[in-house]
Amino acid sequence: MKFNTKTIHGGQEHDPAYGAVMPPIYQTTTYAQTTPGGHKGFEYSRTHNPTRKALENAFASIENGNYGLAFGSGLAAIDAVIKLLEPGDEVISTSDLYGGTYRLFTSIYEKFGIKFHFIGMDKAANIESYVNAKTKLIWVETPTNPMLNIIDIKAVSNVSKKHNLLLAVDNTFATPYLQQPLGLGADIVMHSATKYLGGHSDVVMGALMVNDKDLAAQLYFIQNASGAICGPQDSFLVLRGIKTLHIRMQRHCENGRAVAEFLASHPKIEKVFWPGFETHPNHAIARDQMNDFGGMLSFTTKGNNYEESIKIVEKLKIFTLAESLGGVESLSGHPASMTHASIPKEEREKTGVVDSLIRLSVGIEDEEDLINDLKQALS
Ligand code: P1T
Repeated sequence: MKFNTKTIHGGQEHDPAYGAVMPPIYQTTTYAQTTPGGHKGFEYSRTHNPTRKALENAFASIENGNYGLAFGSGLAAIDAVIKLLEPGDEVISTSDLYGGTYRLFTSIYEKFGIKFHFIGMDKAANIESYVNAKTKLIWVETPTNPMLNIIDIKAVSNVSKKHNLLLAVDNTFATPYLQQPLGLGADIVMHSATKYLGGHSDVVMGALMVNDKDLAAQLYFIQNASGAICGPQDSFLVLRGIKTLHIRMQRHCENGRAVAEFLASHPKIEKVFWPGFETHPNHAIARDQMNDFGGMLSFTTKGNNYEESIKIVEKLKIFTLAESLGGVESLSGHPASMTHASIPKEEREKTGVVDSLIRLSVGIEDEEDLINDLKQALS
């Protein structure tokens, strides 16, 4: 089955009770048993729920994985991955990543004795100097949030395989429409399904996809034992969202390109961070690794003026100033004061998150309307 068909049919079967084409929302906590243990595969909805199961099958299918797991948020999914580790273990992570992921790693897990190294992964060889006997996991976000750096997943997986480490890839910005990390050597794919997979800014959810049976069993154990699951209504909504992922992504990519090119030609703009430009430092990897360049981009204005950037995001009308990304509607954000405020100023400026940086999640509205909105806000 090809990707565009998988988004609609992958891992799905019609409901056995009445043949419903969409899985019913099984709004139930528990399931009748005829005798202790005599049930139809479902006992309690923290452990299993038929609507969540249908979604988890879809998750596995679109990432070409054998197993999918759904969580109550993207961070809950990341949390489950870190729970595979033990005190004393070390993690090597990209330095430019979502602020909430950084906060989870440093404010929660460092105090349980897990050590995190945040490094640039432009060159996979850089990683090896941080590997020691305690290293267990490499955490990669690509494209990175909000700088749109691209990490070569295959090159990083050569390092993880050589040293017998787990490689997890946060595929939120790309989605499986653009890249499928399991096929490039990753062990775990993670999504904030809140974004493109849900696609309509109405559900907070996380996803993990894996191939290995034992790894899947450990993660299912954590999912049930820690209990950070999502409910059946939300499962239904994300399953519905996935059915149009391919056509939404196609338009996100087209509009993303148009907006990136418009901004790059605007006299007030200093720099546009979008991997589709040949001048982007990781363009060659992006071209090899991704099917297109996505709908996310960031830019800085000349003079790096904090107040001016705030004025621009306030003036935008179609681009709503809001946290989050990946919905059908265009959003703008000011990472230094919003999504990445939990990263100390000194740390975030090292990765390029300066005061004038504005991030855009380019939606699927009319391209001309989006460009006119940016024109008026920059005027
Ligand atoms: O918000 P949540 O569903 O828990 O997902 C966290 C997360 C993980 N990884 C990436 C790459 C993300 O972008 C996010 C969430 N990001 C935002 C809310 C944001 O505006 O960047």
